[in-house]
Order: sequence, then structure tokens, then C-alpha cells
Amino acid sequence: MIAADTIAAVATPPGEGGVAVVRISGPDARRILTRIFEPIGGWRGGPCPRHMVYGRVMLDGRPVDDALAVYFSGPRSYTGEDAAEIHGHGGWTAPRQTLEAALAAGARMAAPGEFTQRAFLSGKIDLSQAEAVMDMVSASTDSAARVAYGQLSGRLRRRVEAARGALLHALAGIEVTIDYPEDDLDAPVAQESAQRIDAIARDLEELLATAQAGRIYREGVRCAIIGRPNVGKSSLLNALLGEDRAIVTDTPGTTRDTLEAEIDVHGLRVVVVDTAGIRASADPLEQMGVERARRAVSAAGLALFLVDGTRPVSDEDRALYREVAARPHIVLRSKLDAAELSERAVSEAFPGAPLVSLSAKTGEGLDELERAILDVCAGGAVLPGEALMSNVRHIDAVRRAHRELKEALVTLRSGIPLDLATPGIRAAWHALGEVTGGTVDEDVVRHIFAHFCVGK
Ligand SMILES: Nc1nc2c(ncn2[C@@H]2O[C@H](COP(=O)(O)OP(=O)(O)OP(=O)(O)O)[C@@H](O)[C@H]2O)c(=O)[nH]1
Ligand SMILES: [Mg+2]
Repeated sequence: MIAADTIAAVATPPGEGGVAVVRISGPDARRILTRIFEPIGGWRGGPCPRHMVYGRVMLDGRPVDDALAVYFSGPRSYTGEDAAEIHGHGGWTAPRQTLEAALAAGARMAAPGEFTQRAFLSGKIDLSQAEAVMDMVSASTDSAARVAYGQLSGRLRRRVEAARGALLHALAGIEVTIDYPEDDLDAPVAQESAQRIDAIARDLEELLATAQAGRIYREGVRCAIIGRPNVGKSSLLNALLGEDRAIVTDTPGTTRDTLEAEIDVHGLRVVVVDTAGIRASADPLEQMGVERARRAVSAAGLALFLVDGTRPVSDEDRALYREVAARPHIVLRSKLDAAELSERAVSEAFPGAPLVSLSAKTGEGLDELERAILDVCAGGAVLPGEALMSNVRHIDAVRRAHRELKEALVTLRSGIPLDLATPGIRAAWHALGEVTGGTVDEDVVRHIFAHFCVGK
């Protein structure tokens, strides 16, 4: 599908920087480029695709920047359309003036994600790849970028397209028996189709098996540190961060508000939230802090439940533990350097919970805590090289497809008329199409691209 108008945007982030790129895409890209950019020595027969030229950007008849420009003729461009890029000086002014020149020459300001949306609409990439573009841009750890890159290079697309092709094949086989009922093909076709569908279902199971780790690596995880006052929560946050971010004192009730900071745990993005120590208090300010602490725990993917290693486990510790026991958690015995409380006493008080002993003061046990976080959140997967799926939308679609296929298998194996299995197989084909964008609602597509940044 070819868009009717030509769009332009600054593709690099605003602010001081060496280079900024203005992107132009659409049927008028070539004309706009030749209008606003003067190469040294002139265009001489017009822009040569994929050759960079040095020259000046012109606005209202005067040069506003020295830049490099390149023209791509569709479909050999990012969007699949005619496109151009002008690489000029970074900063607040030059890129804006180049964009202004492009708009004055007839381009329209691009909407967020519109370049990538055009690449999708022209069939250059599928929807899973378009989403991976955004994941690449927002990845904040190497592992998140690695998962995104796998998807960007079409690994998920190929798997899903292969499964869809195989489903169509199976459907065609079944339809033969419907068209030629006299041939009595039901039994052999049912068997063969069941084998095919079974293989596809297994393939989807494989995809789903790595999805949890993939999702965690893409989205990161929130960990709330929770415990009674003075057990060492803020000290733990500082130790994990390697800097004195939170105030630490020996007065119980020091932390009032929640405080969060981001760390990289072997490639997993972890947002650690320090909270106020939980206790009953007459002080309204402290009570607000306690409420926030409780909210932080319910919003977190993992609770780090701290008990003070220098004193016995109290009834208050036990009562507070009941609030976190039902959600993913790790019990931490703090102040290991001065510990009086044995590890055994802690594991007896909180049986079955993963337990780590550590000292924020010496750093002992912090590595073990990081490994425990990985274990609980991502099944210990440090390098998600095989995580093909990371996006909840994809995981949900593949899950539905898998469920439909499992039901179709029951039908195929039970000897009831074969055509009763076809709606389920079709539904699975349709659900998988949502991943690649072949069968997805226009609204969903619009929603996805609306979350992109301008210029991407
Ligand atoms: N020896 C030792 N002392 C520690 C350790 N961690 C914390 N402390 C001390 O324990 C006291 C309380 O530490 P904080 O980190 O403020 O405890 P908290 O749980 O944040 O306390 P509130 O904010 O009041 O709930 C301070 O005097 C710290 O120096 C540790 O690993 N070893
Ligand atoms: Mg504190």
C-alpha cells in the first residue's frame, strides 16, 4: 500500500549532539530533497539512490546548515517508499530548521511511529518486527536489546509464518474429504491431519516455553524491599546501587516515602523500591509511608522481605510475612556481618521460602541475592538467546492458537466428522496472524504505533 502524502520528522533525540537526522518519506521525497538541499556542484541529473552527498540545507533561499544527504528510491528503503535523510548538525536549531524546510516544501509532520507503520503497510516488515523496532529503541539492558534484535531480524515472524502455512496445508487436506465424501478418506486423513496439527502445537509449546523469560527481559521487574523498621532496607538499596541514595540512620522509621532506583542484574532490568518500615504508628506521616509501602509491594513482581539478622524473628515479622507469602518473594536475613540470628531460625520461621543471608555493610551475599532474583523471575535464564517471544500481545495470541489446536486434536482423534475440527484450526491460523499483523484489527495496529516515538 502506497501512502498519498510525504512525511518528515527529526529522527534523533532533541538536544545538543554531534549529528541530527531529518527523515523524509513518501511519493514527494525526491522532489522535496532536491528543493531544500543543494549539493556542492549541484544535483547533476538528480539524486543517485543510496549515495551520500555533501551540501547545504536551504530555507527561504538562504543556507541554514551544512549536511550530508542521501536518497533511497522505493521499495529499497526503510519504509518501502521513496525516502531521504539529511544528516546535519545536532542541537536545538539546525535540525528544526531542516525540518521546517521540508515542511515548507510540501511534507507533512510525521505522527509517532509513522515511518515504521509505513514499513509495515508496504510489507517490508511484519507487525512483530515493527514492535521489535520500538523494543530496540527502549531496551535498557544488553539482554533486552538481544531479545528485541532476535525479533527484529524476523525470527518470530518466520516461526509463526511456518506454523500458519502448515495449518493451511492441514486444512486443505481436511477439505478434500469434505469435497469427496464418497472416497471414504476420513480415517487416513484424520490421522495425517492429527499428526500435522500435533507437530504445530508442539512448536507453539516450544515458543511459549521461553516466553516468560523473554517477557521479563523485555519489561524488567519491580522488586519492593519490605520489612519492619530498621531492618536494613535502605542500606540494601544503597548496596545494590553502589551509592548512598537513601538516607540510613539507626532510628527506626527513617524512610517515609518510597524511593526507587534501577539496576542491571545480569542483563535483567530491575527497579528496586525502598519502602518505609511497616509498623503501627500514631504519626500520620509515617502511616502514609506505611500505606505506600504496602502499595509498592502489591505493584511489584517480587518482594524482598527483610528480617533483622541481629535480633530474633518477632511476631510482627511473622504477621508482615503473611502479607507477602502469597506473591513471589525472597526472604533476606540482613546484617550478616553482625548476625546473631541463625539462618536455620529464619528458614524455620518462613519454611519453603527462598532465603538469602547478606550484609549491606560488607557486600557479602549480594551476588547470591542477584542470582536468586534471576531464579525467581526468569527461571535463572541469564542469556535469553532462545527467547523468541517477549511481548504479552504475542504470547496471548500464541496461547489462544495453541488452545484451539489442542481442541481440534481431540476432535480429529475422536472419530467424529472431520469438518468439525476445521473452525478451531482456522481460529488458530487467525490468532497467529495477529502476531505478524496479517489478521489484526486496524485499531490494534493504530494503538501499537501510537506508542512509538516521532521519527521512528
Ligand atoms: N552491621 C550492619 N548494620 C547494618 C546493615 N544494614 C543496615 N545496618 C544498620 O541498621 C540501621 C538501619 O538501617 P536502614 O537501612 O536505615 O534500615 P531501614 O530498614 O531502611 O529502616 P527504616 O527506614 O527506618 O524502616 C542503620 O544503623 C544501619 O547502619 C548491615 O549490613 N550490617
Ligand atoms: Mg529506610
